[in-house]
Amino acid sequence: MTIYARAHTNIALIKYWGKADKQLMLPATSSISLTLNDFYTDTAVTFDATLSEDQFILNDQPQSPIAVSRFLDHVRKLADIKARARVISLNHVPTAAGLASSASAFAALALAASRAAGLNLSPIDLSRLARRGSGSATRSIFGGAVIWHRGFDDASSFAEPLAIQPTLPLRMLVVTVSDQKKAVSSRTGMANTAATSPYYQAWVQANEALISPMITALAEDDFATIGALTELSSMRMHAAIMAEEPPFTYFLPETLRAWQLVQEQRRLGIPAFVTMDAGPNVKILTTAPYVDVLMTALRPAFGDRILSTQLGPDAQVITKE
Ligand code: 2P0
Repeated sequence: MTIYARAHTNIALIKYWGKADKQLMLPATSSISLTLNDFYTDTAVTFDATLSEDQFILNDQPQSPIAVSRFLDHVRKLADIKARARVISLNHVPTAAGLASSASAFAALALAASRAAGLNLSPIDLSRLARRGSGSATRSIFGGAVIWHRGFDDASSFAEPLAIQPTLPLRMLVVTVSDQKKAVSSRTGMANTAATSPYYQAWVQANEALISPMITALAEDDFATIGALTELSSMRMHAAIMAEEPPFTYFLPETLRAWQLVQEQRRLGIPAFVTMDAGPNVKILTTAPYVDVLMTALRPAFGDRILSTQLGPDAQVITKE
């Protein structure tokens, strides 16, 4: 039987950057993210006893199945099956936006593969399974605002939804500074920071300290605090990265330009805050009434390279039209 699933990307407000256990994919800190409505991955999985190896097709192109296979091994172990699988994925993440898709990809794969293997995992157990594929995928099992508890073993490192006020119309703007493939992958990047940045331990401690205030700010509808904590977590992560040996940064000149423009808007009273991931693109956290004014402020510099999205739903099984 073929199962189709859809999962949405997420952007971390409180970042995940560094692992406590590479084997179990346990993070050094907890993290908090927003799941985005407009960017998602659809994946179909069929276990087929006649296949001699796993197959993986992404956006109609056959891919090396190594990472997918390694992930499916976890599913086969849980379900106690041996069959290989056909995995067909479509990324609905605008390629030009340079957004990472491993979060939505492994969340969709976790849901489709576990169901296709006959498992009916709880959402929390699904998030633990998705974690084995990519850390950020742990959070993409849930919609809205999500926390990934770092935990201390396989059972305790999972994601769950966070209470937010439904009246808080959060929006994320994605400014595409560059659509080039990222210079250093997240996985390698965070390992480099942990191994060579003297600020890594400080980053871990300072970031974990932002978790509890962010939970409170989200629950209390306190956008000024949500935004300030978001910018802090991101820039502290990038500061730890810059202090690597040899020094490195994901920033490009236009990254700083976008950040400055947002700061200018903030001085004018517009609630908007910047966050960045393992690349030069800038994501702007704001609320619905301010999307248009921010778009207008950024358009002279970035033209149509700005997308806006609201929060997205849980990962779900879909019926194919
Ligand atoms: C995050 N990022 O919290 C962090 C902040 C980017 C910067 O994409 O090695 O792709 O597969 O666990 O999940 C996290 O990197 O890395 C990530 P792996 P992942 O969203």
